[in-house]
Parts: sequence; structure tokens; C-alpha cells
Amino acid sequence: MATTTAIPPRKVNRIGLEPAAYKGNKSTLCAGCGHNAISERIIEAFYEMGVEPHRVAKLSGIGCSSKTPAYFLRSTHGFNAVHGRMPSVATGTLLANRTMIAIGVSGDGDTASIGIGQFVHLMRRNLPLIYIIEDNGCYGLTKGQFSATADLGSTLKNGVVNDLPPIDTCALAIELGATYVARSFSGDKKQLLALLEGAIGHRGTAMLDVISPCVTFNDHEGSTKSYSYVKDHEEPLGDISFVPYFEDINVDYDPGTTTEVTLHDGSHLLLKKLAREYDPTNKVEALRALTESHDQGEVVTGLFYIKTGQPNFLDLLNVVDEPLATLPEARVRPPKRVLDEVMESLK
Ligand SMILES: Cc1ncc(C[n+]2csc(CCOP(=O)(O)OP(=O)(O)O)c2C)c(N)n1
Ligand code: SF4
Ligand SMILES: [Mg+2]
Repeated sequence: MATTTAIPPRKVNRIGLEPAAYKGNKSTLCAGCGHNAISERIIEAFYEMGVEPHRVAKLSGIGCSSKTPAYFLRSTHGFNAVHGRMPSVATGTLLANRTMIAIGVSGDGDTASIGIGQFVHLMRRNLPLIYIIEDNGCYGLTKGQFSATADLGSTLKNGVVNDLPPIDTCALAIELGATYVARSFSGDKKQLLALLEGAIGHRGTAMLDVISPCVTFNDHEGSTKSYSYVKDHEEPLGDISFVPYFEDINVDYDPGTTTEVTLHDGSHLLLKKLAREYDPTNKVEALRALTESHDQGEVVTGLFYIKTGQPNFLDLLNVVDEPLATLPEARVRPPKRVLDEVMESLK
């Protein structure tokens, strides 16, 4: 008698795509590098949100971290820019086509050393960009020198001590005006996924500093960006859950212990408090939490600050809704009368 084998149902997201549609090329990074885990969460976040891959633009600078856009979302648009210059390329991309969902991946060297000038100006513009720093406290690609996020007193593998204080990119981003600022750990799957999904639903600058250990150059005793240090010192601000706009909130929660934030696209973030009271809409509280955690040697993680409803850079510039390349000549060429007026004004 012939037997039939049941074919398991295909796993697809809300737009009918399988997880494979969100993958990229095989990673060429070291096995165990934190950056690989972040790429996996990015794949998961875009799959879960049901984003059409062709609507995504991936931007990066230079570094092991900046190579990672090749390892996720194969069929999106991408631009691997110059070291520290991803913000200008991201700005140009979104000015040319504001319908894109832009994700920029940078490193702590790419952002806090050579790219710090571009970073600070990006943070004050509220460009609708998901900006991820894959933060390992060193220049992984060029063999592990300290970066500007390395903690004071931490050591290189050969024992050299870092005698400069770190730049806290989250504190800087909050101070300068970024409207969604978080820190996470490449090993904290649940928290990182929720923060990435929240970042996709936000329409302003979403800056995520993700501690991402470099197993080859900065995972030893004496490093504060190693797996064991972060596992032992991570202090999450709260427990984060994400409910996308296309699902009903049917989670039971106590408003006394949980803060609900509604994002631009109608999705929700539920922030359940753990040890401490925390209001993520209070800038001063966010900066205090960061300062205190540094003083206590803790790695505080979670959503530090969010501000919804703030006009973004494209709104401020009155950028048209359509991609510029699709505008007909009649809308881009000034009429003769306007050109005559310009010529007249130059006389
Ligand atoms: C203009 C310029 N200066 C210096 C370099 C050399 N360089 C390449 S990657 C890098 C640092 C990378 O560190 P980071 O951004 O933290 O990325 P990681 O490799 O740690 O992920 C440097 C200094 C370069 N490629 N271009
Ligand atoms: S050198 Fe470090 S940062 Fe670069 S791929 Fe290897 S583990 Fe990752
Ligand atoms: Mg680095």
C-alpha cells in the first residue's frame, strides 16, 4: 500500500515571503564574531515586520562591521561607502528617495573615531535612518587597536592599558537630538530583536549601539567588550516586547509596571520595568542612567530614549513624496519665467 508523506506547511511572513528571502551571502567574518549574531537579528526583524526587501537601502562605512550588509537582505539596494562617511551617503539616499527604509551599519571606529564629525551632525538632523554601531571597542579589521569607545583602564590582548575615557555614543546621540536611542548586546537575542523591530517602526533617527565582541582581538580578560564581561555586567533597564501594527495587542499587562509606546507606523513597544522605575521619554533620566551605569561599571542596556512625533529631516526640507528620479521633466525644470527672474536678480 502506498504511503503519503505530509509536506510541512511553508513558513512565510505576512507578505508571503520565506525567511530565505531576507538572507544574504555567507559571512566571511570570524566564527563567533558578535557581528554575525547582529546580522541574524536584522534578517529576523525585517522578516517578522514583513518589509518588502526592495524597499530597503543598506549603507555602511569600512570595517568588519561595515562588511555585514553583504550578509543580510540579499535583494535590497546597498552602498559600502568610505570609512566614517556612511551618514552623508545615507542622507543623500533618503533625499533622493524617501520611500526607502534605510539601515546603516557602522563600527565603533567607523563612528566614534574617523566618522565622529559625520555622526554628530547626523544625530541632530533626525534623518529617518536605522543606525547600528556594532561596538567591539576596537578596530577589528586592522588588528584590534583601541577605538574611542574602549573603556578607561581596559587592556589590549598584549596588556597595553587604555588611558583615555570612552565616548558614550548613546549619551552623545541623546544629547544631540536622536529620537530613538538604545544599547543592546549581540548575545541578547530577544532584546535586540525587539529594539530592531521598534527601530523599523520609528520614523526618525534610531541609533542602536550594540556591544558585539571581537573574538579575535578583544574577548580576553581585561576587556570590557568581551562576552564574559558583558554577560556578567549587563543590567537591562526593563523587559522589552514588540507588537507590530498588523497584530492586535492581546498581551495582558499592568500599566503600573509597563510603559507602552506607540510608534509612527502604529506598532507598540511594551517596556516592562525590572529593578528600577524608568521613563524612556525623559532625556535627563536617560543621561543620568548612562552616567550612573558607567560609574558602577555596569553595561546598562535597553531603550534609553524615545521621542515620537518629531518632524524628521526630510519633512523639514519639504522633500517631495516621490523618488526624485521618477519626477517628470515638467516638475523638475524651472519655467522660463523663473529662470528670467533669477537672471534679473543677478544683474
Ligand atoms: C580613510 C581610512 N582610514 C583608515 C582606514 C583603515 N581602517 C579600515 S577599518 C578601520 C577601523 C575599523 O574599526 P571599526 O569601525 O570599529 O570596525 P570593526 O572592524 O571593529 O567592526 C580602519 C582604521 C581606512 N580603510 N580608510
Ligand atoms: S577580527 Fe574581530 S570584528 Fe573582525 S570578523 Fe574577526 S572577530 Fe569579528
Ligand atoms: Mg570595532
